[in-house]
Amino acid sequence: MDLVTERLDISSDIAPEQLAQFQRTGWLAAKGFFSAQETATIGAWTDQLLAMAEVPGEHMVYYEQSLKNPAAKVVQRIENFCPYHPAFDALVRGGRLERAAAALMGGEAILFKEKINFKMPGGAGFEPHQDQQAGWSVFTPIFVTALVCIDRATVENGCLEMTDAPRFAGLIGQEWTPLTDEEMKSFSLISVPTEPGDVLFFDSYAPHASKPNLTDAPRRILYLTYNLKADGDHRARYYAEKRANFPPEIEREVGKDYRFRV
Ligand SMILES: O=C(O)CCC(=O)C(=O)O
Ligand SMILES: [Fe+2]
Repeated sequence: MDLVTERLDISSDIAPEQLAQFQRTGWLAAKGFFSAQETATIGAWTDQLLAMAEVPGEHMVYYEQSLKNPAAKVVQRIENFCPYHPAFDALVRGGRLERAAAALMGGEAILFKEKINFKMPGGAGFEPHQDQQAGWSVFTPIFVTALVCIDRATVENGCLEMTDAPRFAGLIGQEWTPLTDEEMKSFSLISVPTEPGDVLFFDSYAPHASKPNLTDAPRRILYLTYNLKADGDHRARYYAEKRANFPPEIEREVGKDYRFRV
């Protein structure tokens, strides 16, 4: 066990070499973090979330127009589901993922937000960005996200693209806009395909992007974002503000324009 985790009495499944990689690049790949059986269970819970009736004020379902069939509206993502799915909640809060995030941050972790990006057939990609660009600095200076691969993510269905650059300690672009070519001229993005059960951990300054899913099957990924507990519990305020500024479709006012920014 390395000094940081020993001092804070945080044990996790993150090996010393993985911690070193995270410290060098701001991200790491934990292959096979979850077993095939655990991953199948996570997939089944994800199906349950998708089947759950939408209720204003509860879990948040967002849709997009399919790029393969513009007449079709598909689920883009579901957020804020822990309060409505106890089994998911137990996985996300107080389990192995939270402990790993704690080990990477060097202190106890608390959940900031949870979402599943479905990237259905025809689901759009994501422009290069740092997650911290989405106005997160009003909450805390840094977050760590665990990306849990549910369906195999490939170049064809829009797996994550991460950087080969040394870790960034701050914003390299503007808030609320994707990174420009100029801002990215010192590094390139590399595709990081993942298998079901793999987990990528990355901090909120690690640039990343992904392509659309032009295959015929969904590419579901679970994202759990944590911050240091010592920096406060911001989850309720984050979702209250998001609900007000960018509500799920069933809570939208007719005729009002809502735009996803980053
Ligand atoms: O799911 C993806 O392809 C990337 C998602 C992402 O970067 C985000 O939601 O911030
Ligand atoms: Fe992101």
